[in-house]
Amino acid sequence: MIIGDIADGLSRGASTIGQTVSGALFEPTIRLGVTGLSRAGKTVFITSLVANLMNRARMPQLVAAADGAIRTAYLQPQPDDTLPRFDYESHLGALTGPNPHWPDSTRAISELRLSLRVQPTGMIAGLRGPRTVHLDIVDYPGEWLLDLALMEKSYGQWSAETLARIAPRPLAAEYLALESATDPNARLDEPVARRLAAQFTAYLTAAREAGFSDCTPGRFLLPGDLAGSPVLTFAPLTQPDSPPRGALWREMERRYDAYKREVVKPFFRDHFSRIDRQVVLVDALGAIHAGPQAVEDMRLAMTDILSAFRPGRNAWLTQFLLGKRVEKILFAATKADHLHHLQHPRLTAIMQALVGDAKSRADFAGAQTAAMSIAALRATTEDTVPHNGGTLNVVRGELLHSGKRAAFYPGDLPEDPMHLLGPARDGHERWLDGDYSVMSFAPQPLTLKPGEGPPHIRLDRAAQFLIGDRL
Ligand SMILES: Nc1nc2c(ncn2[C@@H]2O[C@H](COP(=O)(O)OP(=O)(O)OP(=O)(O)O)[C@@H](O)[C@H]2O)c(=O)[nH]1
Ligand SMILES: [Mg+2]
Repeated sequence: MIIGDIADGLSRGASTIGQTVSGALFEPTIRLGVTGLSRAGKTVFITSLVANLMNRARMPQLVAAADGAIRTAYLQPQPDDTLPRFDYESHLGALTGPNPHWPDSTRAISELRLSLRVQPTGMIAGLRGPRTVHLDIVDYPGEWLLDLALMEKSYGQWSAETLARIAPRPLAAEYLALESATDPNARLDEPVARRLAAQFTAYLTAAREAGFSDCTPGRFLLPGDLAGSPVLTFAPLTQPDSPPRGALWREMERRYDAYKREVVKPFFRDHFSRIDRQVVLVDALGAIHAGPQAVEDMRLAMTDILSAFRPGRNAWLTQFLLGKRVEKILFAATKADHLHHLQHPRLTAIMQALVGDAKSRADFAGAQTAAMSIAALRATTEDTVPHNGGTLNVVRGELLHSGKRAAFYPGDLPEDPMHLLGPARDGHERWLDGDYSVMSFAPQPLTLKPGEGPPHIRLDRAAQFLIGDRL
């Protein structure tokens, strides 16, 4: 272990302890991490959760809302001055304004503090006065968790593994051609390095769009203000036997190490290590629609993501956590409003199986876990229509691109999740017995009654699992 790492770990620990002690003495704080791969539904989830905690008529399964223990909920300045604030007002305006639309992609970390004034009810009601519980919600890209795997790999290992994994993918053909035409022993030439990085990024972007999940390094897709900097100007290369000083390979190795040190490590040290409760959002329907390879790839990505929650396995991460761990993890399949509710148990079963490996790891680390199918913002209504002499359970909504209203039947998910995950593991190109489609629906214009938040599916159950015990 490097000395600098130990010192960092200690000072981090000291400030964490300071915060929890003062927090416990005065006002309890729950730090809720919300993550998921890009487009999983993080922004919509946080916006709708906060709106529904402020206006609780649609939250019957959140006990503290149903029994009236939550008196008020209001936004406050967040505790971290250097993190961007989650732009709740704009996102809510997009979703619930007169011309509803989905919020823009966010792609970076942000934070929001919601404070809840809670008065205990029942037997202890008279004994305890009201107290304030702060809910600090931190939105961060799931891709950043995938980067944890890089911490234990050298540039040579990472390159070899990445090149082997992408070799069979037609999407990677251009990058692979460029890579094999490049001499890693040649002296570093910046335009060559940039071309490699740009081509590799183009591959990652295409892979992400095709539904693949293993698109690391995470910041290549979400560069923010690091765009164009040397820490993002590297790419996997075949390792030469003994690359000379100043060679392209050596410089790429140096940049890869800088990426780990300057980008990955600060995120885990400053943000990840402070999370108490975590929700991992998964667009399982999107992956099913994209096909078996996307499902298998998502399963592998989930396993990697979840290894971050089993710190015992990772000495590097353990030093930042100092025994602290995430207490609860919810795996939520999002956008369940694409399915009639009769199919929700099947989606949940798929979700459970998808994170099966990952889930047992998290259980092992002592965190309590659950899987659910949810829709943070319900954009459809259910209907049953006649079909071929029988009936079909459909959802109706307004199609995102044409603006037309349509009834939609996405296909029957199998009762046994292995009917999907089996062919996915076996590397099938397409589903054998069915086709699953997803349509994009636009959010519907809302007329909310006083006290009502936006319509959702099981957001109240998700909230009960994540924070109910602390209210
Ligand atoms: N029907 C439906 N669609 C949803 C729901 N939540 C998210 N979506 C769709 O998924 C898209 C992505 O949702 P976001 O909340 O922006 O996802 P994100 O994870 O924040 O995405 P990035 O910021 O790009 O990482 C939206 O634009 C919607 O099309 C939902 O509850 N119901
Ligand atoms: Mg977002």
